[in-house]
Amino acid sequence: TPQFDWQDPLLSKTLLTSEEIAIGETAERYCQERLLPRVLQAYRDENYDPLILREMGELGLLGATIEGYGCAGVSTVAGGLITRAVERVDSGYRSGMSVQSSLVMGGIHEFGPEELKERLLPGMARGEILGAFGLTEPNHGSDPGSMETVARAHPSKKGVYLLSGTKTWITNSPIADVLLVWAKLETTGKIRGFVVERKDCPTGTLETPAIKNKNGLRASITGMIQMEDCPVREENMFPDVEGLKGPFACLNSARYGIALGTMGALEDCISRARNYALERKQFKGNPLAKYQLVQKKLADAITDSIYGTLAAIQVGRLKDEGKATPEMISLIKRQNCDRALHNARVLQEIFGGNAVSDEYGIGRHVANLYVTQTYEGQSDIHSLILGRAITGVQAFA
Ligand code: TGC
Ligand code: FAD
Repeated sequence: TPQFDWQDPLLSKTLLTSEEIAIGETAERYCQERLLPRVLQAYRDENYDPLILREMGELGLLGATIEGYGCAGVSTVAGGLITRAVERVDSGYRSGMSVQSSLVMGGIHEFGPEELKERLLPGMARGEILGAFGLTEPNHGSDPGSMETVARAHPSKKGVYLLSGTKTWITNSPIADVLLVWAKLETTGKIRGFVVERKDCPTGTLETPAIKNKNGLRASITGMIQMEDCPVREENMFPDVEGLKGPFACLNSARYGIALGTMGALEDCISRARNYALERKQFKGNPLAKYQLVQKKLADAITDSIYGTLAAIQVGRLKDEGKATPEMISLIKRQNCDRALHNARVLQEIFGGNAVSDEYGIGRHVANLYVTQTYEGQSDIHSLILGRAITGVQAFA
C-alpha cells in the first residue's frame, strides 16, 4: 500500500527523469555538506565567498542548461532542481548562482557574438570569471524601460562606446569581472546590452561599491555599478537584440529558477518547523505538534509547496518544448514567491521567541523571501502582467 510522504506529498519525483534525479541529488549533497555549514556565519558577517561559485563550477552547476561552451546542457527542470537545492540553504546563495547562470551566461549565450561566447562562457561555467546583470537604476526599478544610462560613440576612437549612468541593487557587482549592462544608445534611444569587462575599464570610469547593512539576502553580495564614460568595445554589444526583449529573455530563465528555488526555501522552513514542533513541549508535556492549529500551519505549507513544485515542473517541460509564454513564468514566479513568504512567516510563529534567534534559521528565510518576492519583477508587477494577458488592457501606466 502506498505511504504518504510529507516531504513529497504528490510524488513529484515520479515526473522526473533518472538523470534529473541524479543532478538534483548531486546538488543537494553539495549544498547540505558544503554550503549549509557556512551560511550562518556568512549571514551574520554579510559576507559572500566567491569561491562558492568555483565549487559550483567544478560540479557543473553553473549555466547548467546551456549546451556547449563547457556547460552541462541539462533540462530546464534539472536547472530548477539545482536552484531548489541551493535555495534550501539560502536564497542569497541561489541569487549569486542565478545571476551568473541565467542572467549573464544565459544572456551572452542567447545574444552574444560567437567570439564572446567562446572567450567568456567556459571560464564562467568554471566559476573563474564572475558576472553581474545591471538593469535596475536608482530611479527606475519596476519600469526599466525608462532607464537613464546611455551609450554614446567615443568621440575619437572608432568601434568604442562610452557608457554613463548608475545601476543599483546589483547582485555580485562588487566581485564581477564582466557586467552585462543595459543602456540606451544615444543615437536611437533604444535599449542595448553591453558586456563590460572590468579589466578594460580605466580607473574612475567604473566603480562597483557594495551596498552594506542589508536586512535580507545578507549571504549574497549586492552593489551598484557607477559608470562615467566607461569604454566598451563595439564587439561587446549584443548585435541583434534591441529594446526590453533582451533583458526580459534573460529574466525568463532566472524567474523560472526562482520559482523552483523558493520551494526549496519553503521546504526547509517546513522541515525545521516540523522538527521544532515535535520537540518543543507546552501544556501538560504535549509537543506543539499535537495541537491542531500547529498542524494546520504545516498542512497549508506542504500544500502550497507541492502545488508550486508541480506547476514549476509543468512550466519547465513546456519551456523545453518551446510552448512556454512569459505569462506562465510570471504566474509561477509570483505564486511561488508569495506562498513561500506567506508560509514562512506563519511557520515562524511555531518557534515562538526562539524564532528571533538566528540559530533557528527561520528568520533568515523570511527575510530572504521578502527579497525574492521583490526582485525580478515584484509580485504586483507580475499580477499586472497577468492582468494584461487576461483582459487585454495594460494597467502599468
Ligand atoms: P512591455 O511593453 O511589456 O515590453 C517591452 C518589450 O519587451 C518584450 N517583453 C518580453 N520579451 C520576452 N520575455 C518577457 N518576459 C518579456 N516581457 C516583455 C515585449 O514583448 C516588448 O517587445 P517589443 O518587441 O514590443 O518591444 O514593456 P513595459 O515597459 O510596459 O514593461 C512593463 C513590465 C512591468 C512588464 C516590465 O518592465 C517588468 O517586468 N518590470 C519588472 C522589472 C524587473 O523584473 N526587473 C528585474 C531586474 S534584474 C533582477 O532583479 C535580478 S535579481 C537576481 C538575483 O539576485 O537572483
Ligand atoms: P519600485 O519599482 O519603486 O516599486 C515599489 C513598489 O511599487 C513595488 O511594490 C511595486 O510592485 C509597486 N509598483 C511599481 N509600479 C507599480 C504600478 N504601475 N502599479 C502598481 N504597483 C506598482 N536588479 C538588477 O538589475 N540586477 C540585479 O542583480 C538585482 N539584484 C537585486 C538584489 C537585491 C538584494 C534586491 C533587493 C534587488 C535587486 N535588483 C536587481 C533590483 C530589483 O529587480 C528591483 O528592486 C525590483 O525590480 C523593484 O524595483 P524597485 O525596488 O525600484 O521598486
